[in-house]
Amino acid sequence: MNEIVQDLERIRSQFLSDLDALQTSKELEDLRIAYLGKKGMLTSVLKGMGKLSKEERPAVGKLANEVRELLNDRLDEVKQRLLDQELEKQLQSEVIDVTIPGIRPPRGAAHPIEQTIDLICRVFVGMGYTIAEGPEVELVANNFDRLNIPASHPSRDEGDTFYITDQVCLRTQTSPVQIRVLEKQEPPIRIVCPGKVYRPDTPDATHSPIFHQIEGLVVDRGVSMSDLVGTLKLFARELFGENTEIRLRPHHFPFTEPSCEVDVTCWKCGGKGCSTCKGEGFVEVLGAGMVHPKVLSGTGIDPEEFSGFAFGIGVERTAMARFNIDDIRNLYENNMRFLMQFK
Ligand code: 2U9
Repeated sequence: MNEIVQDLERIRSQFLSDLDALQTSKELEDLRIAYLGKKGMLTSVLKGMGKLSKEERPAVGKLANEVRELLNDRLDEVKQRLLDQELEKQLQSEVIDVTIPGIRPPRGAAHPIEQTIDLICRVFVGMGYTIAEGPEVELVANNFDRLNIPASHPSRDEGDTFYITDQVCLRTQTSPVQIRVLEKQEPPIRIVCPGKVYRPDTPDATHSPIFHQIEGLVVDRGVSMSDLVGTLKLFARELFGENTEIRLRPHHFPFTEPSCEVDVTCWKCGGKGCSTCKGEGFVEVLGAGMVHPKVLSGTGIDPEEFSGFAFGIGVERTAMARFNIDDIRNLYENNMRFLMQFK
């Protein structure tokens, strides 16, 4: 038999057994090159066709074409099957279970100081007050002089105020914010001023060199002490419950005259006397008074025409009472186990 025919038959049977052994589409591509590539087995045989006689050529040519078509057809067919298998395998290995519950990030909460500021401001905003803020680095004039605090006052000592220069300090109260508003705005004025204040104290269970205050100020024609009492009674009842009573004790502040300290019915025992109120039935919560005429006139407001009341609340003290916190330092240590109790 013709040598080329023998080669073609050998190639066909060799190809078919090679094809059976295929595992991947990469191996299939290698196989295609081995048989049909430029230097492939079939290609080499076909190159030898030129040597054939005229008589042999049609039959051998026909066989050669059949073998080439068989190779091409079977390669295409197996290629498709292998690609399908590989895709299926990949899809299975990359399967995602979209029903698995996600990982929730832990939910935070407002700091107890922020919660307390929010609560107190909300009560006054409900009464028509607006919130005013100002700088924490203040003129000594606004922090002391214009509040009628004399040069000899002990709170002005270097041991009680952080001075930046002779004329600039860290505010020791939020009152300078009210001075700034009085100076700019015509009465009627109804504001609450929350914010940080600074005093050089060594930290202990009840002291911190930075703490928070909320001060309130109302200035209008005909504002009297009874307006102050009515306002503080309403405030105390909103914050500590509707059966709360308030009690005023005379006091002295340079910026108010008359001045008082204000106690409310103990929210723990309802007035019977307990450890929270030390048997008093009342707890001191704020200071207040009628704005001193000198403070009004110093900001260009005529004390003959206008009068006003002011009050101040310590935020940390209120937060510690509300949340039963016994050491102020807990509020500044950013201990998550402590803070998460107040979500
Ligand atoms: C102006 C006029 C008057 C603000 C006032 C108090 C009474 C007061 C303390 C309470 C707790 C400070 O944080 S605390 O220790 N404050 O008792 N503050 S009257 O009076 C003002 C303020 C501004 C122009």
